[in-house]
Amino acid sequence: MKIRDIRVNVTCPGRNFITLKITTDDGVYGLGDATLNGRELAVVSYLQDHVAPCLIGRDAHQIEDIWQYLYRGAYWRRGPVTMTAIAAVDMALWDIKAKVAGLPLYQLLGGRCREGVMVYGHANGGTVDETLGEMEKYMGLGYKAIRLQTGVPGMKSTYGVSKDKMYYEPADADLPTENVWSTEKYLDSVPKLFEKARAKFGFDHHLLHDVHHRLTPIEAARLGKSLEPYRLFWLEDAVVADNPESFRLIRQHTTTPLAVGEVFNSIHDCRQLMQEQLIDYIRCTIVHAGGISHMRRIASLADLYNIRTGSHGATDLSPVSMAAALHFDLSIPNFGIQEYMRHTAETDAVFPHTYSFKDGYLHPGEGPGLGVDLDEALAEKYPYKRAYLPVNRLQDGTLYNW
Ligand code: KDG
Ligand code: MG
Repeated sequence: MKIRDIRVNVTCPGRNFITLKITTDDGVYGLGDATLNGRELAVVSYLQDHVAPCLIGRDAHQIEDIWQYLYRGAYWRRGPVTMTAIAAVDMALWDIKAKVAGLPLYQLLGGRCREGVMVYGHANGGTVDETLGEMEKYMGLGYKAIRLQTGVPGMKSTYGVSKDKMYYEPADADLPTENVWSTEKYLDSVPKLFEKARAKFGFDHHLLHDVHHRLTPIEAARLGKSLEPYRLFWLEDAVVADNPESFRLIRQHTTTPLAVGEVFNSIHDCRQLMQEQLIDYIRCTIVHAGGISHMRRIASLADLYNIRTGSHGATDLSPVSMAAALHFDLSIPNFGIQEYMRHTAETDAVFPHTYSFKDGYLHPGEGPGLGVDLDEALAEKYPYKRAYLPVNRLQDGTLYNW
C-alpha cells in the first residue's frame, strides 16, 4: 500500500490549524495534526518542502521505519518544528492502518485499558468568586477534574483567564500582545482561590492549576507548600523545565504533585525528570512530541517511575490531535488525565469527529481509524490569519516568561 499523495491543509476557523492528509494508492487517507501555535507556517514548509518528497511511493504500513527515516534521516534531531512534522506523518499513518484494519485506533495500540478518558475542564474568571461560579458550571456538566485560574488583583491580565467564558484563545493578535507580570501579586492570590474553592465545594473534585512557567524554583516550592492543604491533583509548569534540576529543589519542599512537559518534544526532555522521580505527571502531547509512536515510548519510560500521563489538550491542538490522544490515553496502563479545552462550533464543523463527552469522560467512538475527518470545502472558507501568543514583561519592562 504505497503513499500516493501528501497535502498540507491550512485553515483558520477562529484559529489556525495545519492538517496533513496522506492518501495511499488504494485511495485510503489518514489525517495528522501539524499545528504549532504561532509558528504554523514553519511546519507547513517543513512538510511540503522537505518531508513530502521523501514519502511518495513508500509503504504506508511501515510506520516505525518511516518514523526512523524522518528522525535519523534528517540528521538534525528533535526540536518543535521537526517533531511536530514527524508527529503529523505518524498520526496520519496510524489513521490509515486502523482504517485498513477496520478498527478504532486504540484496538491496534493494545485495546482499551479503561472505560473512558477522564478529562479536566477550565474554570476561570477575573475574580475568585467569578472563577468559583464557573467551577460550579463545570461540576454541573459532570466534570470530575477542573483547572482553576483567576485574575490577579492589581494586574490587567494573566495566563488562563479568558475574555470569552466558553472558549480560551491566547493567540489573540497579529503581533504579540505585551502583558505585565508580578510574581509577588500572583503568589498572594493563588492560595486564596483554592482555600475558597475547597471551603465552598469540598474535596470531591480534582483541582488543578497552571503556573505557566512563571516562578523560580524556590518560589514554586513556596507555592506548592502553601497549596498542600487543598490537595491539588497537580501544579503545572511551576518553573521552566530547561534545567530539570530545578524540580529537585521544588520536590525537597512540597508534596503537591508536579506536572510538566507541554513544550517538550522528545523523550530526552523527559528522561532526567523521570529517572530522578522529580515529577508526577508528564504533559507531552502527540502533536508536538513525535506522534503516537514516540508518545508510547515516553509513556513506557514514565511507567517505570510511577509517573502518569496528562497530555496537553489546549485549543491550539486540533480535533485530529484530540482524537489521537483519546485512542492513546485509552490504551496505555499509566494514563492519568487528559486536558480538554473545548473547540468552537466553527472548528468542530471543519473537523467532524466521533469523540464525545459524557460525565467527565471523553470517548473516541468505535469507527475505524482516528474517527475524525476534514471538511476541505469548508476549511477553504477560513484562510490563514497570522496570530501570536502574548509575551510577558516584569513591571520594570524586563522581558519574562509568558
Ligand atoms: O499554545 C500555547 C497553549 O497551548 C498553552 O498556553 C496552553 O498552557 C496551556 C495549557 O495548559 O493548556
Ligand atoms: Mg499549560
